[in-house]
Amino acid sequence: LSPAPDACTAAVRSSINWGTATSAYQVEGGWNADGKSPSIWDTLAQSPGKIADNTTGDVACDMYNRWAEDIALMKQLGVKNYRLSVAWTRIIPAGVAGSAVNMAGVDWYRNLIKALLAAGIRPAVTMYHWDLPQVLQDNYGGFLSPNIQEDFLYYADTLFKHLGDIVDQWMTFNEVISICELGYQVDVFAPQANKGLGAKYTCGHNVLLAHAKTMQLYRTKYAAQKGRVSIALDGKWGYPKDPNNPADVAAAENFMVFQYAWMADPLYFGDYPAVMKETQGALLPKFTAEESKLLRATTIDFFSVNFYCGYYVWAPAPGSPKELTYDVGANTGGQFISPGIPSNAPWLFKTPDGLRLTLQWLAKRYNGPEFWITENGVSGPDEDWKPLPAVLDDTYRQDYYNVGCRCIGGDGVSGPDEDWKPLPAVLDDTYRQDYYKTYLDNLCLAKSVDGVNVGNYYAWSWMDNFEWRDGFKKRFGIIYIDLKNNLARHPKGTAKWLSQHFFNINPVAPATLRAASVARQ
Ligand code: GBH
Repeated sequence: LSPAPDACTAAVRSSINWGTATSAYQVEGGWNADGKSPSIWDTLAQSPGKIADNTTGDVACDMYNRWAEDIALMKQLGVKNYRLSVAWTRIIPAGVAGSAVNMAGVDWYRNLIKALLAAGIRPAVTMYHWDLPQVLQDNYGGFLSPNIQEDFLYYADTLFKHLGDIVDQWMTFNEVISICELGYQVDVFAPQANKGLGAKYTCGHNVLLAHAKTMQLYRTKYAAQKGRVSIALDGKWGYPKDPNNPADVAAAENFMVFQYAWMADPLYFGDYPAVMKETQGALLPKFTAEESKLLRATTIDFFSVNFYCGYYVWAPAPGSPKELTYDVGANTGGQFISPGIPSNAPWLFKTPDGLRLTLQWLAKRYNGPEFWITENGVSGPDEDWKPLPAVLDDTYRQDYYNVGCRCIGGDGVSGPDEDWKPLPAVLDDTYRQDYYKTYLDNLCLAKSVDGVNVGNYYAWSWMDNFEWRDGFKKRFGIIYIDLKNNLARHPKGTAKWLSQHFFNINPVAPATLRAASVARQ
């Protein structure tokens, strides 16, 4: 095994809680088990032609049935922190506030979480990782209606009530850009609403208010649980295309504001960024004085960041088509162009310093809160097997030549999905190890040199899983799932490397969380 990154000295490593992450729809399966209702992702994935390999999350990794095996493997690798999400559709099948709580669903999560604690693993739970009850989409358009606030609050209340004694780290929502831009502005993710930029902002507004009401509920009714609550935000780092051109530097700044500050300015300061209000006009909803006050009074307990990569950003030429701007003033070329080398996912490049630069940017704007990296990872090459005709359809390479070089210093590209290797070779995922090594080096530099307060870090993902529109064609796991052999689990080299240098550094989580919260006082 290669050594730990240089900046990740023993002292730095032991100051961070290391873990790994999944989400409910991507791993659980059991899509209609024990009273669960369908979510918008069940609907999308079950519609023919919507998912790249025509798979669904109906079974996924079958964690619904194989959770004990998964926890045993986590324990074996020394994992002490695990981020998971709860499926709303298991807990409140009818979705709406006041409707019945499905105790079979509650019990499934209680058993899982108790088994995690018994194995010395501390959970961090996301309430919403994209699997909206279909009935709420049908009833009122999901996140485009303010009704979602009350229904989400009832769901959150139910989780605090039934799981709050054994969970003390919560995230309300995962990735508001993914939920609102990809799900409601355009038609990439469920529910594929495709209703334009105003829909993204309306959705984000409802997410922020549902989140703030949840924070308020936790700090009043559930204050005795003494846990911490946040919301997971995502964004790409913007590299100015020409760092010596002030217009490109300003565009890159706008790029960050329109991603992170869209959500985090309201969370910290009670209102949207000035540049967004000025440029987006009536498309951007307004907070009432009461709402603004609520937001300021319920500041998140830690800043949760999902980070994968960065792109080049530059000032758009005057009169550029709107789709070539990131909402306003920041051109990313309408495609992903990056200084980093490509992965096998067209949106993901290896830009390790983007993590450090993102943390510096956020720490400055929000005055140095505690940061958690709640996702970071990569889908490696050489792990997918496709039958020959599909392999010959190398659209990835065609696209590469079409747009020109996507990375500095290269003039060709090795495509994804082309190599088939026997299992032992697949598990030797040096590409992924190298990704983690360079990103973690930057994380440790952010902590030790820049003084950024990094609390927790979760590698995405614990195991290969249902990668949304890509189905099982993209593998982000540190555990390999053998799709051709009964979903057998096999640790990749990265899992062993993280185990040795990171997971095993941390102390075992207390078997009851009461002990943890008392220790914090
Ligand atoms: C995370 O999102 C998710 O939280 C996680 O569930 C997922 O498994 C992980 O990424 C890996 O993808 O289809 O080309 O228009 C990261 C943000 C937003 C990145 C959607 C990929 C698709 C771009 N993701 N984006 S594209």
